[in-house]
Amino acid sequence: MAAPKQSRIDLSLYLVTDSTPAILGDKDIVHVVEQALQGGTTLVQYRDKHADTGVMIETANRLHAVTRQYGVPLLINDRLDVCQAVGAEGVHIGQDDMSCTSARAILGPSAIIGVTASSIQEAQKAIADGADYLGIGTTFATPTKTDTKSIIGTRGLQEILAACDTGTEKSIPCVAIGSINASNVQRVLHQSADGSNRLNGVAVVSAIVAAPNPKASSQQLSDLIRTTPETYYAAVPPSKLSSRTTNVPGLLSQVPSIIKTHFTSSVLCHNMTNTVVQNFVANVCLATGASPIMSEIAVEAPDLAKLGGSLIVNMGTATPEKVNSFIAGMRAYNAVGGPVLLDPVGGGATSHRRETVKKLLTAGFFSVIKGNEGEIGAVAGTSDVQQRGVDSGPSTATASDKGKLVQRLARREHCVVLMTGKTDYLSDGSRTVAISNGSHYLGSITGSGCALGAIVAGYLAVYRGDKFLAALAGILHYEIAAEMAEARGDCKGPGSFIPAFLDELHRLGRSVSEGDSSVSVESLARVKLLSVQAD
Ligand code: 3NM
Repeated sequence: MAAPKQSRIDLSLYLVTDSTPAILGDKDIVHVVEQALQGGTTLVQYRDKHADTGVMIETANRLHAVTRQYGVPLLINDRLDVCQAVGAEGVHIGQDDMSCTSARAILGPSAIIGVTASSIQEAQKAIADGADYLGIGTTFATPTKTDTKSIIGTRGLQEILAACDTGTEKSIPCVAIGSINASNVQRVLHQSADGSNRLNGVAVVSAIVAAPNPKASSQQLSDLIRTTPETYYAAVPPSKLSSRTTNVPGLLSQVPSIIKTHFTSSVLCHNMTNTVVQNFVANVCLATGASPIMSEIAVEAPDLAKLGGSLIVNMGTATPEKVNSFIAGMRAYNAVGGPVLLDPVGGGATSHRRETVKKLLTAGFFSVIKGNEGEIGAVAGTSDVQQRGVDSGPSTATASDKGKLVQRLARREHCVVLMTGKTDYLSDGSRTVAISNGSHYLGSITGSGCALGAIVAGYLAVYRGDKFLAALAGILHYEIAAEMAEARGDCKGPGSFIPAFLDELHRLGRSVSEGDSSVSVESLARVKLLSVQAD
């Protein structure tokens, strides 16, 4: 007797075949599938939109002989007749194919039936109709299938997974499809998660079928799917989660040693920033111990990413050409696990900037998103207030609203969110604090927010054990120095504040590094814990 259906479906690495020469080349599809199975593929779908029925049945028979050897089910795309002719384990049906209920009536209860869903409605209907799993997409635009309905990104996956409540018993397993490969599979698994609602795996075509060595590609994908993806993406690596600090005194006690590490690091701070603030930001980086480079040259990003620093993507003057550089830079840093900070300058000001934010969030992973209230609202999609230029404008939100906004956005994007203002709000989705250090002069000079982003990014590069704590240390270094500059007798206004601020950034870094007991960051910090939520 066959094993129960659910235990026969392991969706972790799902191979969908394609026999078009552009993808398959001159390889034999059956050989490709055998190699993929050797590399760890767990489910196979035979998909051929062009072959005649006779050829399909012959190929499906050969495929089935191989998949059976490996104990892996073979599903047939769309064609129930082919499935029945070869005795395959089931079918996968798209929204334009036969309905799930009709397919079930024909194939019976033991057949595996998967359904493609691009929206919450399609997903919920497929579950109600008795589908065994969902193929959700199109995740990213793909040359393999150009007649796809909508590109939903990881955010769209997340919304569908949440609506299907995949963590509950009544739901069914889900895979994502559409341009998924070794470079983005861990990100897709991580960014699409919504609490316990998670993908059960990914479906790929070209990442295996078009690969020169399908076995090696399958093996690589399988390893990436099975190894914990959180080490780079999570705010706190899983191994350190149990010792994560959740109280303010505990957090602050660690700040001086992080400031010392940063001040003595010369860590590379790679700025793709706007033309208005470059000089100031570079000087702030130097004063705090980082080594700035201001480069938007896409082709050099992979080399720079290997130097152990971090990247700042600052949308201040985001020309279309620069947006391409941002994406190239983000991908280069994501590839080596380097921190990337997004500063969505003026993110709510124009439709171009709102679109750019969406494009960037789809293209890669940001360790930190930092912005003023208008910008964070625009990224979260919660604010329809028209931003006037790059400044935030007066706030009507309460402290509690602001805390909840950053907490929700951090949870949604699986990153750290910093919302700046008179009081700053920082969250990693679990811990949320309000920080009320700083000087009013920071609001009277250009580039103060951009420079803070650069500093936070540098801190993330030198302290990788906890992104939230690293960001907190960077913010405190920056804002306490601003207070010290304002208090100086030679600071008479915004103009003289700037040199005093640079001096104090450097002096504070040096004092803390040398263990000068007259400067206590812990006692100068004004940090309030707003909430701690379970993961
Ligand atoms: N279905 P690749 S996208 C077969 O969105 C298929 O439903 C899709 O190919 C959908 O892994 C797709 O090469 C092709 O991008 C996926």
